[in-house]
Amino acid sequence: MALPNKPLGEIKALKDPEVEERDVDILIVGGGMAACGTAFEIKKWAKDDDKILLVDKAAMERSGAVAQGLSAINTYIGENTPDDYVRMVRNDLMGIVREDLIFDLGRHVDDSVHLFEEWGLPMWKKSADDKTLNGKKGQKMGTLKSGAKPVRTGKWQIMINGESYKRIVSEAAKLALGEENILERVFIVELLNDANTGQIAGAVGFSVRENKVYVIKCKTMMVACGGAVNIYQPRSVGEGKGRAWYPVWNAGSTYTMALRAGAELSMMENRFTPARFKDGYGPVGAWFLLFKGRLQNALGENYLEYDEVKKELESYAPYGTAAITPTCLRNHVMLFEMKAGRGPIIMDTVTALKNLGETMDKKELKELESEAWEDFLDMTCGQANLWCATNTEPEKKNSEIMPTEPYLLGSHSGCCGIWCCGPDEDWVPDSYKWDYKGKVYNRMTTIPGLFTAGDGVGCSGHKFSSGSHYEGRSAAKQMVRFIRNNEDFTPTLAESTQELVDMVYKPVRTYLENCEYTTATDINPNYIKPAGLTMRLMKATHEYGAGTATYYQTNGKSLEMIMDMFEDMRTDSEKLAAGDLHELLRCWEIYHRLYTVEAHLRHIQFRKETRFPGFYYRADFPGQDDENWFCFVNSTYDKKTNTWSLKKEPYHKIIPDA
Ligand code: SFD
Ligand code: AMP
Repeated sequence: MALPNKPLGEIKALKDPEVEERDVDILIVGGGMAACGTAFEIKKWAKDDDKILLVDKAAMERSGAVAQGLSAINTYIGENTPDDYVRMVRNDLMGIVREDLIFDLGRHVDDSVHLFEEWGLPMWKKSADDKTLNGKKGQKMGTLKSGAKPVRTGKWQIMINGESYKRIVSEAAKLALGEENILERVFIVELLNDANTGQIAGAVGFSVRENKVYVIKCKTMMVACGGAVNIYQPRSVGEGKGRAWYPVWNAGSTYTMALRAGAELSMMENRFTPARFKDGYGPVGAWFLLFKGRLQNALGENYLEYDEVKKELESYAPYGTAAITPTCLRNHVMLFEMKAGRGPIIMDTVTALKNLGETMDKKELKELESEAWEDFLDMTCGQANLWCATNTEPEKKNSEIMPTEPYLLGSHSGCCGIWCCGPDEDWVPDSYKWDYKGKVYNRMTTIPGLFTAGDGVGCSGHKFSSGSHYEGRSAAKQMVRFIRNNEDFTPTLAESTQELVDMVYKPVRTYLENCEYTTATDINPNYIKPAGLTMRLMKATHEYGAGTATYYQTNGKSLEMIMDMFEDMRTDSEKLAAGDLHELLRCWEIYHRLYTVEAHLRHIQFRKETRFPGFYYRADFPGQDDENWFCFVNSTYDKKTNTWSLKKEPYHKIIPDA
């Protein structure tokens, strides 16, 4: 349950925190879309006396990527088929995806969308004469489940009035699980393996509202802490710093905690470098798909018509020549223009709204203009602020579009994450599923008992908010199966409670022991503050790890150099210092970011081709090399020896081309 808002000012960190030990059957780490799905579903399958606990670093009603709301649900299958959904995802991610996981999601995801509507999320509908009905007017058409027609933007996306999306979804999760089974504002630092079997056995974390460490034992766990943000120098600087597209508070905890627990990661080389409205990070989907906006270069030309651009796309056939150009290639041709000196790239909002308005009366036109604002007010209100601040009325003034800094995620248009078991069905290839004591568990990682969903599941992007929720629900059933099939398991932690407390509070002790040495507490030869390490990490990835500094290019030598920098940063991270509880949070966040982005760049170092041009480039291995690299790249990390192992993993085509 959430503690009340703290009084003004930071809460000073004390040397010796209170310790609370918990022993539960099922632990859900995270409180976002996926975790809310698990929380909503799990009691349906669990026994009444199964103990369940959900731990979120923030307050669930506004935590995670959907905090500000969303204006579209990007995965609603509706009249389409799951096979076609697999084809779309496969094409967008340049061929190498887990079709079992994607198909499995595609056949069930709509059920979550129907639940959202039942819980009160307004969806836009089409009227009988094909007009768009927004908000309450849309509700009058009945529900999607009862056959009402959604307002499709693209083939897969539907429009919603989604400012309160996360509140609605978390309310259902809380009601189902019970507030007493939820800890909010508790940051999980590390997952703990069983001392005897190595399976998942618990987690340790701390409160950001009181000096308290939680040591939690469990028999199975969902880790769903979203993707990774602020691992690269953002384009926003100075007064705008802190703006990012994906949620700034998702720090790669999913990937770092899983990899440190020994779980195998997959496709960590994949990233999402979204093209966004410059500086405000406003998403572009509605503008491309609903408002039919077109991009132009500095010459006011549609560069997609240029022969050289067409040729560039053809060189990435069959993806580049598909009906919908993959997201990375859309960036690639944008960068192609910018490098040729024909940037900046402009979204022609003026013509788009003018064209749409041609068949509209005055009232309808006004509504269209409000929809254009609502798109941002519902999910990225900073972009609407920026439009106001720069006197931008989209019907009168165009806006610039720009590829942002890279993000790591597995649920949006990227597919990095954890290597997970697929469904236990005949058509699923053997290398995509494994058993634990003779039983196969869908979405279980390679660590027995550890499950993931949403951004955590690798190789299956384009699930978005709805798919993440569904995936969390589906894993819930498997988690209960896991504890039922392993009733004799009693978790035994390898570390003592004191060792765990000492680890979590080490930055506090470092600070308290040394802070009086200097007058300015941020500057001290005996420690490093998390803000300093964050800037150092971002500078390194920006310059050597294919950040915006180099137009997303890197090469073998740069990667070799940054690996040394990571090692130094890891050594220095032992000296992180925290004077208050938020600073302690920042310490552990930067620690999680460090491992996550190292995993990312180790994969890029291993994969000697440029599989995702527009997201990143191996300048020393340009172009795709299907002969050698049409496969997944998987990795593991051994925290005892600080060693990484990478390998190729075969891809299987399950769904034939149309
Ligand atoms: O416009 C810890 N997304 C979109 N999805 C859509 O369906 N439609 C859209 O319109 C989408 N767009 C969009 C989207 C996201 C954002 C930020 C914008 C626009 C501006 C994507 C979805 O939001 C995304 O796919 C899902 O939210 C992913 O779900 P999940 O559960 O994998 O992640 P989460 O929701 O971010 O939740 C993470 C949770 O973990 C907590 N957490 N808790 C404890 N300990 C730790 N160490 C923790 N670390 C993190 C977080 O607090 C949170 O609860 S558009 O661009 O296309
Ligand atoms: P975005 O706003 O970029 O996050 O995109 C939202 C949705 O629209 C996602 O499903 C994207 O794949 C899709 N999308 C965005 N831009 C385009 C485009 N130019 N063509 C086709 N689909 C797009």
